[in-house]
Amino acid sequence: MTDGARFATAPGDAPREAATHCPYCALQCGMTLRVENGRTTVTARQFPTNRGGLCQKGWTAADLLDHPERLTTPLVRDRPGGELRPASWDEALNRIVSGVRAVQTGHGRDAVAVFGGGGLTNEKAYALGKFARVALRTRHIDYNGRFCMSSAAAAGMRAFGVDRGLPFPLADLGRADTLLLVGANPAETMPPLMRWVTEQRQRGGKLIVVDPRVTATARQADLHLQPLPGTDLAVASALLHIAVTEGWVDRAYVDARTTGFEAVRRSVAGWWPARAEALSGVPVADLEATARALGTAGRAIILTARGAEQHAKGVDTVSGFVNLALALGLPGRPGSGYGCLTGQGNGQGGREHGQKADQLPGYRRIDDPAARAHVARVWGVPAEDLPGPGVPAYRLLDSLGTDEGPKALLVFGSNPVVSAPRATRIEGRLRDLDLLVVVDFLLSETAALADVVLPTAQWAEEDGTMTNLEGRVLRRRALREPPAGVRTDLAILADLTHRLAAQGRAPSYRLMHRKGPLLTPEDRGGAADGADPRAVFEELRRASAGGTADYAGVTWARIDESDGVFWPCPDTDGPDTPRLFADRFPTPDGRARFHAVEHRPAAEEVCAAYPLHFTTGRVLAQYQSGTQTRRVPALRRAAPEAFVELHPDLADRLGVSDGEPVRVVSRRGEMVAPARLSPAIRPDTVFAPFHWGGAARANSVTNDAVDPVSGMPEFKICAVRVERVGES
Ligand SMILES: Nc1nc2c(c(=O)[nH]1)N[C@H]1C(S)=C(S)[C@@H](COP(=O)(O)OP(=O)(O)OC[C@H]3O[C@@H](n4cnc5c(=O)[nH]c(N)nc54)[C@H](O)[C@@H]3O)O[C@H]1N2
Ligand SMILES: Nc1nc2c(c(=O)[nH]1)N[C@H]1C(S)=C(S)[C@@H](COP(=O)(O)OP(=O)(O)OC[C@H]3O[C@@H](n4cnc5c(=O)[nH]c(N)nc54)[C@H](O)[C@@H]3O)O[C@H]1N2
Ligand code: SF4
Ligand SMILES: [Mo]
Repeated sequence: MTDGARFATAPGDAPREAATHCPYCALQCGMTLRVENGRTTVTARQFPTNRGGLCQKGWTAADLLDHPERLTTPLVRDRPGGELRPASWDEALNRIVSGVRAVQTGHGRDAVAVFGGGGLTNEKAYALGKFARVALRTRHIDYNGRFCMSSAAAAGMRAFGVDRGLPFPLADLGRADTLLLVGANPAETMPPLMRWVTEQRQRGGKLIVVDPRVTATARQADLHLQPLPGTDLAVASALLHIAVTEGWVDRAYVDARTTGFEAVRRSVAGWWPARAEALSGVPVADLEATARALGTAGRAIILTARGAEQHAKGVDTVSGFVNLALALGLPGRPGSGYGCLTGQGNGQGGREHGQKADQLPGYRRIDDPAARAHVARVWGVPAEDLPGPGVPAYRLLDSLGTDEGPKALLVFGSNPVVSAPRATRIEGRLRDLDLLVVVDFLLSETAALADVVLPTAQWAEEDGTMTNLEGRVLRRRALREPPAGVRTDLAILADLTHRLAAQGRAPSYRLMHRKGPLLTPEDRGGAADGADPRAVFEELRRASAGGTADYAGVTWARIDESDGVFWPCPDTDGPDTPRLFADRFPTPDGRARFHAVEHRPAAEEVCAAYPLHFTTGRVLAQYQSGTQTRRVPALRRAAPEAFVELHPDLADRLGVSDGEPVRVVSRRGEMVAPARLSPAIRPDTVFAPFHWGGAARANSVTNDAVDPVSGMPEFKICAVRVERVGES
């Protein structure tokens, strides 16, 4: 353990507390952080998302604050292949500025790219988008949410005209007579959410889970459909087919509130349940029971998560379930509807304020002249100076260091060396950059490749706002100062902007925050404009005003007075919006839009050389690329290493015993991890968690085929073979 007093209060100081939220997932459980005698501890706090519960990650979240591996000084690498060494802030920041200048002078403004994350606060996500467009003037910015929420977001936009993961509060789950979870394992990925599911079931509601594995969530279900990965759209089409045949379609709702049903009705006409069974393996009887439970329920909710969405047909698959929800008349009715479970802590807010390649704050489109004019006015720049749209995350990462692609990349809040598909290739792209900058508080696998690493503050050390999976804007409250030598992300962006502007020559860099004092290197992230989260939030309110995700009426004070504020909230003295779609959908004609979609095979199908389906996901005690949770002792004990889950029958055929290391090989690469035999998985499918790097990296194996609409990679299915290590 560390010398906590280095960073926190000294023994004898008065204890302090902050009512805040967990730094990890989008449930944003309420917690109280307390620092006393140099030790920071977490207790659960009653909040409408977690109702006093936390998962193991939340309980142990403070362990990283004083962690011995915490970065406390900038690091630079003098030459390719050399070691990272400590450097002053001045040296590190100047190195970045000269690197950026060299690349932009030689190759144009778009030769620099920015990669953000859905864990960043709203203030940071907003500032990062502005930094890219105004200070660097590059079109290349995208973020890890592309790997997470993009398919549900695109399908939501095209159906409802808005993308708010849950268009209703979580409490509605407790009231649903039928709850269908498709490719979601909240018992492991958002455990306290299951309190709502338990309530739903105690009230007599039915829980149906669609997952190729018998997960902790599936074990609680009344009915578990166990499809082959990648066949959810066939399942959705069959469910709608049955609903049409049985007369469960809500004709009055369809006529009054939607457009496009006829084409969808025709498109599912050929989806006999037996056809879906042949593809998915889900028995006709189970399809019929599911359709009946949804079609005859008073209140029904359909939720999708990454299992259904992380496919090259993720958008169409979500549309398939949205079509079903619309046909049954669910969206907009209390206790009913369609929603997706957003993943990262600020996965919702992080996709609203400009980190996306095609987006400006307030969920505006960067190619919309009116949106450009509005945001340019707030930013004090000519609209024609704003760059156009960039490219989605995978395309961006895949192009790095090539003739066409950016030569410099700045990463804030992501670890793509572990989390990007076909990661071996992406690692190579990162190595080919002229300049890689990573801002993190730990030396992630991506940071370890960087030319410059900047140490940043953690959640308990800075104020800000997060928007949770319900679209509820919350306050993250600081408890303590960052360690000496560490700056906040906002302070880093403000300082970089200042230094870039001071260069003054072509390409011309602008100050992002003209008014007020600029940050000096001595100011460790304090009150200067641009580095002050409250001032950034005030600007975000103006920039988002009138947009789809309108935060104009959200103030920090208002959040403090309530359990958060749901967007859209255009007026400080007007209501917020816990439930969307009561009377109309935010589309031009006020109606939701059906979208006819057709099932198609996975991008890569099994064959003699690669006869098994490979899918990936999460375990309870690890988070994402693992940078954080692999360093927490209790979590490491709970989930010490990667594994490959296989059915005992398959293991038998392969001659593999439990615990024995196996190699999973695809056309792109391989991973090695111990076999975990389990009857809970289909015998034709193997599963591995993606939380580890090195030889156990699942993403060495995954397919980089992406959805044509959303850019979502096909993390959830590819073709592999499994070998005993030593064989080949
Ligand atoms: N413990 C933990 N919690 C987390 C995270 C974490 O890393 N660790 N990350 C957070 C984030 S960012 C996210 S996005 C969420 C993700 O939350 P979830 O979507 O619940 O998590 P996953 O494990 O990725 O996928 C869910 C399930 O999809 C199943 N699945 C695989 N392929 C298919 C398929 O083709 N069809 C169907 N129907 N199911 C399939 C898997 O077996 C898995 O059980 O979790 C959040 N919470
Ligand atoms: N095979 C496979 N791959 C997947 C998935 C899958 O299901 N299967 N899921 C995908 C999904 S849904 C997601 S969301 C991605 C996530 O994958 P990543 O984008 O890699 O997410 P994290 O591991 O959360 O990385 C966040 C990094 O930023 C740091 N960090 C945390 N907070 C801050 C901050 O405020 N500022 C800064 N500067 N740094 C910070 C952390 O220490 C960590 O190193 O993985 C995707 N990859
Ligand atoms: S469920 Fe999510 S927000 Fe809640 S404690 Fe666990 S990781 Fe944190
Ligand atoms: Mo995610």
